[in-house]
Amino acid sequence: MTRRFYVTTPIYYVNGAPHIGHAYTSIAADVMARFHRLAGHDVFFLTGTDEHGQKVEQAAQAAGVEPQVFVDRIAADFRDMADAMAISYDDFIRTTEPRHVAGAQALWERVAQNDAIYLGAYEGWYALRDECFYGEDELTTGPDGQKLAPTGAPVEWVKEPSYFFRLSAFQDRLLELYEQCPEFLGPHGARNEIISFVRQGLRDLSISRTSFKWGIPVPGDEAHVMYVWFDALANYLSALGFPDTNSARAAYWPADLHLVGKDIARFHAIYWPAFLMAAGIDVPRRIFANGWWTIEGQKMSKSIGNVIDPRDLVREFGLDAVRFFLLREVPFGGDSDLSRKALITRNNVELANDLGNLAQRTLSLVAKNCEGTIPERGEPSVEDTQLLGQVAILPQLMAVQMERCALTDALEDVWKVIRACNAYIDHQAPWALRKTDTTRMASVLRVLLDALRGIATVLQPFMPQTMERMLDQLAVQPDERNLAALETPLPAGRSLPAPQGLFPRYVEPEATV
Ligand code: ME8
Repeated sequence: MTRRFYVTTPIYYVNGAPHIGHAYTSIAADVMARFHRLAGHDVFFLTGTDEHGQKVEQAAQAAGVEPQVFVDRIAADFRDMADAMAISYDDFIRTTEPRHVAGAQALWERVAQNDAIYLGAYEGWYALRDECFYGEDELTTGPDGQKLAPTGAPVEWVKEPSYFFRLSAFQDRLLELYEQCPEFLGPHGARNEIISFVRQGLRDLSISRTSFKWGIPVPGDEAHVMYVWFDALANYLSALGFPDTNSARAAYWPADLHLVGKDIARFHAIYWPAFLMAAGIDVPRRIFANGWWTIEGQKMSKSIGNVIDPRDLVREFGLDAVRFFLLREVPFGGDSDLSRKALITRNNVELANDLGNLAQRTLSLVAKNCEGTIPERGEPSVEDTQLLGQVAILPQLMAVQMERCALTDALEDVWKVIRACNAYIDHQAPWALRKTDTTRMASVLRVLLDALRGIATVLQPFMPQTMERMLDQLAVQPDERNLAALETPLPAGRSLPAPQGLFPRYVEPEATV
């Protein structure tokens, strides 16, 4: 049976415009989705927007429009950003859609039927910015004496009737889950943090509010709206048509991977499996938390004015250079800094020089010396066999890295092969063989064409647009671009289009005085 692969991004809050941080998690999820499709798996890739809650309600008020008008506008902008970044989502869910409201309410009812919800009164600290409740012991005091959440967000004392979820009853089952399924949560740092947080003891969780209206009504008690995280997490099920287990999509559950930022690992690794356990639904297979980007060494913030719209970067550097930089710069899971200098260096050294030049040199030699057609495979030398062996194992190596969410390591595996190709072309010097041994020259160029085809095939998930052009240049047909097709060599004699540069070098425009 074809393997199913269900991958999700967080659904983003619509209280502000999309920025590079949102694009990052979506690009990473997109790479996973595209890789699994290349491997022939049955993929369902979900993204969307989180549109309820007090924070969104207040942002709409500040903008002077009705919440629905406001969220429609910003959700459209998030969708535009996803499209601009070539995010190949299969569905875009919005929490204000009726299908989601129905799914979230059905989940609530399941949890309530299993006696995991009770009515009480909430009194405690709430940080609106984080949409998160905090215990007194977690708070710090700011310079002006204001109480602050561990994230630095101001907290306020909230007192209102509330439904509670019996989170405390799930502590042991959660710890057992982390213990028995070590792959449930990654990377290690996030896992350790969550385990020690849960070990310290869990309090029951307030999951409804009465002090504002912009939310999903609690079934049977319309004075309450659901806590935004109960509502939001349910999106992963409602997009599959939950509670209808006969829907075509139901078979994708449990999700294979929820990709999130480290800021929301707690909600996904504690609340979400606990809600699901309470409802008698399988928990997701894996949650992986990406690290945090700063911009030129500073936290991204509206007040500093350094919030980067990824579409601006794409206009300046091209989509694939941006996608590549984000996934290449730092081991996936770690924090990193986005600077123009680093982006330009990666582009010029690894894309323009290492890969672009290799393709350009090979293709122009073939155009000039092999009548622009794919040469026959010759008698392989030891070096040929070694290089092609390295190319042949790339799909397997990368599949392993993908399972680990080691996107940067996967790229490093490809770059090792690219560097080996560059050493090979320099050493074999086909431009010199042209004068001494044209048969060997043709075999060397054929080895390089085969290597480039393998490289371009496995890089498609990371740089879909440029790799499409590279595969066009290599005369690889659309049905020959998946991993399985690599087993079949291209027929000799196929003609190649005239070579064109793939990765321009970026030169910083002269500063104008
Ligand atoms: O938390 N670096 O939405 P959100 C890396 N609606 N990733 C970043 C980032 C940065 N500087 N800034 C944002 C929410 N992200 C909830 C999610 S899911 C059921 C509900 C990414 O709009 C990262 O993935 O605040 C982070 O977790 C997410 O955007 C937060 O998006």
